[in-house]
Amino acid sequence: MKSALVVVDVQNDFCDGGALPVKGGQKTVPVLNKYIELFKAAGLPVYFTRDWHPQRTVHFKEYGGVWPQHCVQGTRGAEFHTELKVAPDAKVITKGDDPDKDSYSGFDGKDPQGRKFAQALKEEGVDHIYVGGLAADYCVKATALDGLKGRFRVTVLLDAVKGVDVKEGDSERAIDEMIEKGAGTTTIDEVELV
Ligand code: VGL
Ligand code: ZN
Repeated sequence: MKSALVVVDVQNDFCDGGALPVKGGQKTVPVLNKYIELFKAAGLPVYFTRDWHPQRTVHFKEYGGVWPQHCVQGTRGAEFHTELKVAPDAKVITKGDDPDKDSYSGFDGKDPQGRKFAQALKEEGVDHIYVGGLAADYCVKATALDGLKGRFRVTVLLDAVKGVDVKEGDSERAIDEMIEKGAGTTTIDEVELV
């Protein structure tokens, strides 16, 4: 069995200047690029999740949800940050495309072949995921907790996540909860791929 890197929702709309900016969200990009290099050099898979909403979805305020429009399919806001090292053959996991569901977890997503993310990981022989990206208190948290529920080992990349912090301290509480439920943590200077 092996490890994989999961880069969660590093899209323009979640970075400064975007429609639902995580303050300093783009600051995760150079660190994530280092992790990407590290995993690639070790021959380990790298997955990129993306929030990929239709114009009309219960996720948006206008239709009963809590969020302003963001990451609408095909828009610039939905594209990965330009500096993020997404290879042309990258493994992209798409989520949030069901207009009737408010989903956050990468595990609600599917790969281009239509495989659920957990299935794609299993078929690749992955039993340990390293999770970074945006936002710490929403999609990163949901992805990490679902990973644990699905019996994956989960390590959170403390130096490569940032949160929305609708309430002050949300990101810290999210990280505490992930740890409490069984996640490990690491940083780029300490990471050992196991
Ligand atoms: C996210 C809020 C709404 C996220 C997605 O990627 O964390 N947060 N949609
Ligand atoms: Zn969303």
